[in-house]
Amino acid sequence: MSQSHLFAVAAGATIGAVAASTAFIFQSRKRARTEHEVVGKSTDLLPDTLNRTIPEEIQSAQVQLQKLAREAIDGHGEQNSKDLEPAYHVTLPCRRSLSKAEKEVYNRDGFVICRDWFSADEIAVLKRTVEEDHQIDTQKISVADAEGRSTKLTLWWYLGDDTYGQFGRSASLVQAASDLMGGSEPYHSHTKVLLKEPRSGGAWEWHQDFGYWYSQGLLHPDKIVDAIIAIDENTTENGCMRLVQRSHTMGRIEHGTFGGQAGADPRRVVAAMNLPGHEVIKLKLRPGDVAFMHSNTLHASSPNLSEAWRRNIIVAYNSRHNAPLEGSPDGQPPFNAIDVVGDENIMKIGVRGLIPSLNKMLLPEGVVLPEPKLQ
Ligand SMILES: O=C(O)CCC(=O)C(=O)O
Repeated sequence: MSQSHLFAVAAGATIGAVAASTAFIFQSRKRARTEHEVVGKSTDLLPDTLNRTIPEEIQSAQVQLQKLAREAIDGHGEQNSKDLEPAYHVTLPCRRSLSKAEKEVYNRDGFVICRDWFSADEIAVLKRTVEEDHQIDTQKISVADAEGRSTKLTLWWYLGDDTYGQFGRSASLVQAASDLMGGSEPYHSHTKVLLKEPRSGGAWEWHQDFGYWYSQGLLHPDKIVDAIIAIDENTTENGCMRLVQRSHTMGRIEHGTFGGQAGADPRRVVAAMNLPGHEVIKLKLRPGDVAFMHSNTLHASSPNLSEAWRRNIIVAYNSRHNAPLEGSPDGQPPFNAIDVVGDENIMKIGVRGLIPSLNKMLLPEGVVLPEPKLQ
């Protein structure tokens, strides 16, 4: 795939990004619909990924495999005794950690809801930031659902010193992500703000986030975790997310395109929903709740038909040893260690918006980076 590539968003997913030496260059084939609205689609992320992988890399991997096979036959191959990595621990105090029961629920159901993870004051700061940060508005992408409604989001790859970064870098959240990845060191895959507008915010089709992340070169679905942080109350009426319990145990389902989004093969989604114990659960969240979700958990959401906003931020943590394979299609940043901050930092920093040149956001073509207004 060429260095510049599209990107579109689809459920849970990302968008493209390409590393060019030290910087990421983003280009896209998006069309500007209005001054502030960019339309995305996700077909280029899906299927056919093997064919789009650079052929030399496939050939080189085949040569390596042949060499390993010869060594195994000759009996002088290295013993493949790789120790497990030592469990990661943040060095700062955590004011909240996952209980044994919460970890068990995550492993059993593919998600767990942790009530009141963040305080009302912290969420008030986050909400004000989302409302006042003009980057969220000018850089948002609009993705069509299967019925033509649009749902909006703003996404970036690098954690900064802004308010969102204080959430993503907070000791408790980083440690929890590590615990759910079996003790790996988490790094930031991306953060996105999901903006479901009153009366018009569109649906998200049924999908697994790993449906995309696999295509972006990730190997291990257990080593990437979403932390869904509720800004507004998430209700049936305003289009809360719905999750298929235990669906993370099925493995990755093939995805196709529905509207401007990618969705999992509907026949398999229906079959999954009919399995015993695979209930469809409404993710009803209150502001400050965090839901952790496995990357293979099937999820969707309905349109927002209410008078109320439904805004969440989702921080996706990948693990150090799950960085994208070399030469993969764009969309996942390489490992970069998280500069963990104390949980109290959110209130210390207060309202502070994004700086696109640091966060590496998806920029509409021709957009000049404006200076941040908030500080
Ligand atoms: O916010 C939602 O309703 C769904 C978002 C989603 O599915 C995703 O970001 O993967």
